[in-house]
Amino acid sequence: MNATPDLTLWGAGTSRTIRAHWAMHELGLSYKVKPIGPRTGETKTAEYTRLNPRQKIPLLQDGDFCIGESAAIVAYLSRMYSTPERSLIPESTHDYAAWLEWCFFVVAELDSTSLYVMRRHRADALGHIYGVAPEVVAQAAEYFRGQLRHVEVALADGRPFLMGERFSSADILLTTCLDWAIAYGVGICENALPYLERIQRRAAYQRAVAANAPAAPVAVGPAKL
Ligand SMILES: N[C@@H](CCC(=O)N[C@@H](CS)C(=O)NCC(=O)O)C(=O)O
Repeated sequence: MNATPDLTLWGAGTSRTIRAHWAMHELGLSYKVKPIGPRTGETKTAEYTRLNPRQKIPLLQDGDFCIGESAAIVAYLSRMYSTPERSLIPESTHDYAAWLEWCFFVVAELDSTSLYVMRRHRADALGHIYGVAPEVVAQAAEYFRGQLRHVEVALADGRPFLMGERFSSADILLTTCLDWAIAYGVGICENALPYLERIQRRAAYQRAVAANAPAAPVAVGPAKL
């Protein structure tokens, strides 16, 4: 492995970008940040579009290698930069499969099918683009709560983290969705409350929150004198 990786993370200020910042901090990695924000025009520049034709954040550059999709970035960092002292990914085949199941579940069911649907259709979010749809928002919140039963049942045995005794990147993904749900006023399940408090006390989480703070708004016209 390269002793001093050349890492640049594009993106700040969203529930997806914090995942990558957080994995970096858990793994003790140094990295450069290009804190571009969504819907600022910064994802649509020629330079960024060359790197990511999807025009989305986050995006990670590791030397010449480039990877998008927040969960894929987190999985890549976990695989590439975990050490015996700081590991975000389980090793045994079955634990790895269970970790994958959690990651896909969080991204597909909690993020894409529930919270992002709410974001697209809330009047105070992206409803002006995708259509304001209160019934869709309410149903997506209900669906989220239903899917969270999987978390409630898993945490009922008192395990500190999704994978048991060891924190993993599946916890990064889940926590960002729990934070997002709370911000949207969607109640989270009972067992997730002490879980979330425990995770929010992690130094790496707190550093990631600071690192993910959105940059000052970009000027969109000539500077006013
Ligand atoms: N599935 C993607 C979603 C990425 C995504 O939608 N990012 C939003 C911000 S959270 C974005 O970049 N929007 C850019 C824009 O519309 O300008 C991931 O998890 O990385």
